[in-house]
Amino acid sequence: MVVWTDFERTTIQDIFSKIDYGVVGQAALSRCLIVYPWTQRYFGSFGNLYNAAAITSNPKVAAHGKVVMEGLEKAVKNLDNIKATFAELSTLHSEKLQVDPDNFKLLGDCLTIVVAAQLGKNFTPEVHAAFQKFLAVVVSSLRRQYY
Ligand code: HEG
Repeated sequence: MVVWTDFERTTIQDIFSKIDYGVVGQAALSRCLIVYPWTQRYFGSFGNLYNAAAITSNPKVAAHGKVVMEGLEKAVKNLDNIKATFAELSTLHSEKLQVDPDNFKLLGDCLTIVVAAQLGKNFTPEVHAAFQKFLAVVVSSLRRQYY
């Protein structure tokens, strides 16, 4: 059971209330596909991912980035129960999609960079720490059904 301070709860909710899921999700997923190109292998049905320009203008990448953010929103709304909230999603990534779970952390790091750029000076070390903790719980919950 994860213990959240009031500051952490407020900060995480605040970040998600300020960002545009369409913009941030697209940017984070694109960045992940460009910086860690092996992650492209799971998106064979997304069409042209040939180079950075193709990835950043690919509508399926944009749409899926938003889906990921909507998934994360469920965790934000269930901070005290992220493991159960993500049980089904973890099984899907493990058994059906067969995504290497190391990639969850990579996408999380890309998301951090994008959120930091959006928040600018408001992304203080304390805010970063709260966001990092949130992502660590998300990643561990998504890994939960792998064995
Ligand atoms: Mg995943 C589908 C969330 C990381 C590859 N991902 C999905 C879906 C959600 C989601 C909500 C839709 C599930 C459904 O249709 O029921 N993904 C999600 C989160 C994170 C994550 C919250 C981590 C922050 N996903 C992730 C990573 C990869 C990946 C790192 C691969 C490198 N996801 C993936 C694929 C699909 C989903 C291939 C199916 C996409 C499709 O066919 O449309």
